[in-house]
Parts: sequence; C-alpha cells; structure tokens
Amino acid sequence: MKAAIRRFPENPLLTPSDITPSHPGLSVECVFNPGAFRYQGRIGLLLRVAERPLQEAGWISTPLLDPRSPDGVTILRIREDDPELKISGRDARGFEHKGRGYLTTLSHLRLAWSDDGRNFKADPAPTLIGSGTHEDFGIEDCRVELIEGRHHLTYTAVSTFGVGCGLITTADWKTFERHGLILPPHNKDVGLFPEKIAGARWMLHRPSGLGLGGHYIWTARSPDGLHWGAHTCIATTRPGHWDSERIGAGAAPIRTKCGWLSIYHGADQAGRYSLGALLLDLENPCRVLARSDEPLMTADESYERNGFYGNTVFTNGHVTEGDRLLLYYGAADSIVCGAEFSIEDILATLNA
Ligand code: MAN
Repeated sequence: MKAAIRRFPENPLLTPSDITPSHPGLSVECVFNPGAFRYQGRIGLLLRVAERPLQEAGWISTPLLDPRSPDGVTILRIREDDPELKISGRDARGFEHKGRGYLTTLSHLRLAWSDDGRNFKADPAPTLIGSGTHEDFGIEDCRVELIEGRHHLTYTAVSTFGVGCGLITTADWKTFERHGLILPPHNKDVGLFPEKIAGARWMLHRPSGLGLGGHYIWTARSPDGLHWGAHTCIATTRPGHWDSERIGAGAAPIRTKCGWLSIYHGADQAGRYSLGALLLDLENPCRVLARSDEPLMTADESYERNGFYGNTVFTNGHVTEGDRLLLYYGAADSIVCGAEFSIEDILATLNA
C-alpha cells in the first residue's frame, strides 16, 4: 500500500528568481533543502541558498568564503582546459583541481516566512553564512528543532577538511549562538530528537565510511546536547532497493503512538534520491521497528526530475498539525516545494 501524497498546488514555493543574491557578483543557482519550524504564529523556512559567479565561456569559477577579502568572498577561477581540472559531466555539484575537491556553488542559510505555510517571502539578505576554517565552502541543509525553548539548528559545515555537522541555537531568530562542530567530518544529516529519552538527548546522524562501511544512519546520545557518544548504527543501505547507495535522516523524528517516525532520504545506484520512513522504539530509538519497503515519495514531477541535480526529492524540514505532516523539500536541488501526508497513512505503510 502507498501513502497518499498531496503535493502543494502552489509548487514551487520558492525558486532562485525569488532570492536576492548576497553579493552583486554572484547569481543564485539554487534555493532548496529548507529547515522548517513554527515561530510566533508563522511558519519559517531556513533555506539553503547556493550561489556562484556568472559563468564565462572557457572558465569554471566558484566562490569561497575568505575573511581576508573585503567582501568576505574570493573567486576561484580555473580555465576549462586546465589539465589538472576534473569535472564529472553528470554531476554539476563539484569538481577537482590539483587533486583537491571543490563545490561549484557556495551555500548560506536564509530565512523565509509564511502565514499559511504555502506562500513564503524570503529575507533580502543571508541569515547565517559559514564562519571559520571548517565552513569556508559554506553551510547547508539545516534541520531546525525547538528544544527547551530554543531553536536548535543542525547544519552541514563544508570545508577543505570535509563535511561535518555544526550546531547553532537561537531563542528569537535575531541573535544566534554558535556552538561549532558537534560532529567532525565526514558526517551530516543530523536530526535531533525533540525530547529527552531515558534522561539523555538523542540524535540521528550519518557518518560515511571510506572503504569499509557505507553511508548509514546511526543514533548517538548526549548528556548536554553538545557532547555525543554511544554511537550505534541502526540502518544500512539495502542492495537492490531504492535506498541501495546512501541513506540519511531528515528533520527531527516525530513522536507517534507507535514509535518515533523518521522521514529519511535514500539514493540508489543511479543517484536518484527518494524519501522513506523508519519507525523507532519510543523508549530505545536504537531499535528499528519498521522501515519502508517502497519509497514514500520519488521524483516524479518534471520539476523534481530536471534541475541542478535531477531525479531528487530531499527533505530536512517539516511541521506537523495533528495527523497532518507538512513536508518541505528540495526538488532537483533547484527549488523549494511542499507536500502533505497523513501520519496515520505513513504508519499504515509500515504496518504499525
Ligand atoms: C547530498 C546533499 C544534499 C543534496 C543531495 C542531492 O545528500 O548535498 O544537499 O540535496 O546530495 O544532491
């Protein structure tokens, strides 16, 4: 059985043309993968905005954060025929030069607000940009969860050192406390549980094995939300399935009567990103009670199949209202979209 998906008729909710570039020399290529939350009666999205310089024929150029430069950004510009440049024709997201990896775009996080959850207006300037040497390739894919009166922002911090997970907290969306990296590279996709379980804070995270192991979902526990241990792998990729290549958790797990419901993404060998669900024991989230055999959602619409990185639906933000799950997602790594599910329907697909 399949859960009914109601894609918002307003899709796409936001596209690059709705976003003001952060610097006059940059253009917004993609706005996608938003964190989502409620604040003072409105729904907020914390968008990932990916920018790069307008590309000139014969060159490839990408922005890097650089505190020594007057506007905070330097442009790395490489001739396309440089023998030390390696570009993968299929994947526009990155390239290699002189043996080092780079991204083609630089991402920051920016707020957008809505009274109805469907019509959003983005702020005119970035809300949060990368800071320090662990974030000089930008910050991405932020999950937002309200914990003890403060919104907790867990985001991907990208740099020459790799991809780690940073934490920022805020009580008012105006002042932000930066806690630095809570997980070092290579790790991402951190969804914090909204409440303590057996006296501890919990998270889902996704370390990546180089060689042995793979891109799997793990749990961890913490006494204070800053220091994490008791790491346990709870779900691996499944050969031959829609989630055979990599998996990673979306936003915070949702408490249901049957268990913690986590919406996660899975990619297959062809690099198609789809969404599915995990159901975890309420008392011990290391115990997986059920997992989607079939994806809940695949990239079916043309705006999900075609874009910066096509055949992709990716979520790291949702809000709930009783049984209604309003899921915000990035389509083809290019635009922000929304879809509504019934939580009961999803649980029924898990036979819960
Ligand atoms: C990775 C991340 C996501 C992105 C997907 C698909 O998981 O970079 O931000 O949406 O790949 O490109």
